[in-house]
Amino acid sequence: MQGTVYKSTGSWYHVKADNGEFYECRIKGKFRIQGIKSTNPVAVGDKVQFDLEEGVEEQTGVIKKITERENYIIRKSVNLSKQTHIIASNIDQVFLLITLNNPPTLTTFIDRFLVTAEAYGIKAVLLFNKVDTYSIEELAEVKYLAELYRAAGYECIGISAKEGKNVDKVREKMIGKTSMISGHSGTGKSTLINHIEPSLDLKTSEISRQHSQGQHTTTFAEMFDLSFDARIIDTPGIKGFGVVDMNREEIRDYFPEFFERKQDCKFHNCLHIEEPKCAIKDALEEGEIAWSRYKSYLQIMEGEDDNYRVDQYQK
Ligand SMILES: Nc1nc2c(ncn2[C@@H]2O[C@H](COP(=O)(O)OP(=O)(O)OP(=O)(O)O)[C@@H](O)[C@H]2O)c(=O)[nH]1
Ligand SMILES: [Mg+2]
Ligand SMILES: [Zn+2]
Repeated sequence: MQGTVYKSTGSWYHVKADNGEFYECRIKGKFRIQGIKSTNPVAVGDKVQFDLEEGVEEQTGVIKKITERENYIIRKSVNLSKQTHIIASNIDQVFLLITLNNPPTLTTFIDRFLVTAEAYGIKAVLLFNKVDTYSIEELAEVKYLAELYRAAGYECIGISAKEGKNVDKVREKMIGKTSMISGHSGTGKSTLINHIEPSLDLKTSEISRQHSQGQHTTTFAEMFDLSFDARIIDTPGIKGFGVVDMNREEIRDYFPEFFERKQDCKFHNCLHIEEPKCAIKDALEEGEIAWSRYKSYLQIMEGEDDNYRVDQYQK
């Protein structure tokens, strides 16, 4: 049978077969996919072939093949830096939830996330959440950040997942697509999904409570069918975001505002660091490219890890 993985809890995979039925499936023995060393061989969004077998109480399945992924979002695990984890596959777009505080989302994290989305060819939309809680100064900061990322080529929307502000705009973008929702723990991913589809009634919780338990509220990625021809993937909060295995030469092209100016650099293979007559450094001086973006670029080029920064805020 054929189906799509809707949830994975480690050893079991919740698979929706093409006939609409859900089956609990597992994998047998070693299951290696071409060249990807990940902690999870099968990810949410994977299209799989499976055989049914008689379980003790109900029919279960054994996954025998994964159809080649159109794309996937992968990250380095925070603690096991050699290990990678596929967050989800076969997605049309990703919404990154950003909050200024409670919890803070740093631009280094946003930039690493966007580089990964670019590398895998997935459209990213930035959602600045919790606008109902911000002071005038904080709203000005949201506006500043939104302008910064719009100038880099990204769509940005200020929303309140709790009160519903601009959620209709997000919903509109989801029609006919599979969307992944990502961001730090406590930024409101599950709250947003609940506002779009109240019947799902996903668990959400105050940040202080999550931290005292040392646990995220959402613990496994899970896909849901919405009532309006859309699929949505709720994911557990991510902390640091290690960029996975990229050549130094390809990273520059994952900054859209660098990419669109690079033909004006003197050297066609300009890395925009030491080279003279560099259009990216000129644009930086002119204030057309944000310093924070350029700094993130240098950090990623140097292979620095993002974790130590984010861990200051997120234990
Ligand atoms: N005031 C306000 N609070 C919000 C908003 N969105 C989410 N919250 C609150 O923020 C807290 C965390 O929300 P969740 O939806 O559980 O966050 P999450 O991103 O799913 O967190 P994890 O599952 O741990 O990754 C909850 O107390 C929500 O009520 C918002 O727009 N405004
Ligand atoms: Mg959640
Ligand atoms: Zn250059």
